[in-house]
Amino acid sequence: MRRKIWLDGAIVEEAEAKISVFDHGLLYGDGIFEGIRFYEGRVFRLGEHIERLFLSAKALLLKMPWSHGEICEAILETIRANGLTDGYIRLVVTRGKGDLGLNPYLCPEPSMFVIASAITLYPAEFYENGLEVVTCSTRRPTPASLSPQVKSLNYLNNVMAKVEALKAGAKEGLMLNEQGYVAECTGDNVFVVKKGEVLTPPVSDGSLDGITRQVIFDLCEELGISIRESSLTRYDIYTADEAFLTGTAAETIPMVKLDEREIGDGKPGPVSLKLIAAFRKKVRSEGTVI
Ligand code: PXG
Repeated sequence: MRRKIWLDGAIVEEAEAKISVFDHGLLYGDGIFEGIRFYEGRVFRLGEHIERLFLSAKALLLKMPWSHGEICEAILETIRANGLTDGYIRLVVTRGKGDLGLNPYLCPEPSMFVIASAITLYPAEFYENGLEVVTCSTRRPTPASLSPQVKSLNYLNNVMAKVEALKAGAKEGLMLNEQGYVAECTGDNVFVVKKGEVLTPPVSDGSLDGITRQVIFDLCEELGISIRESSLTRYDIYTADEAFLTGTAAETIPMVKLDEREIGDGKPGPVSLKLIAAFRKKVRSEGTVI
């Protein structure tokens, strides 16, 4: 299929969607992004994703030439141009083209592009049987460095952690913060279930404030399941009854093993399965019409 890309205000063929080698997004990782899913002709939590994009932009002093509404429209236009009803949006804003040198003020105009495609983070059987995860030695950076809340184009920490996990034969890696508390996986938030209660680390422990993470809070409230934030160590995951991961790309997936320790009985647990079923229903029953 010949994909169509939204680039700086126009829909162009994939082969024509080109970014300058002088773009600071490429030269310095100076830029931000969002990953958004759409299901059955509706974009899930579009407003929340664009709000988060603007917060990332603000943190990086990246002046956005597009409004919230214009960005939403660009996304919908890209999906329509590709004739899709289900898929994944990768929206990227770069600092733009500028001379060599870190100085972002060398770039007069940011660039934005929107890809509408598909993403598969894990093979299908892991959604049924659960995922095996290993702890990575690569830590999530402290908020004293770049805040983990900024969804920036600097993903090398996560990429290196992912490589560690893959080399260890696992599909996903658990990342700790500098203090050794659980932050998140390389592209997903982490949840455990203990005695019927759902627990997840506060985002101040080094995770992204995930949109899907918030959906789990909403679903727990709807289903009358108790949920709260709590700092977690690896011990808390080893000894949990159940665990699962969430993310727009990952969706919701059970985690059944960490560092060779089976979590609970090593099978996806009942609370996780209930939440995963409710998540699949929710994503198909709300959203912005394309
Ligand atoms: N943590 C990190 C570090 C992420 O990048 C999440 C958690 C989940 O957040 P949401 O808001 O999606 O529930 C993410 C999500 C990609 C890609 O290639 C993007 C993410 C993860 C994996 C791949 O677009 N971001």
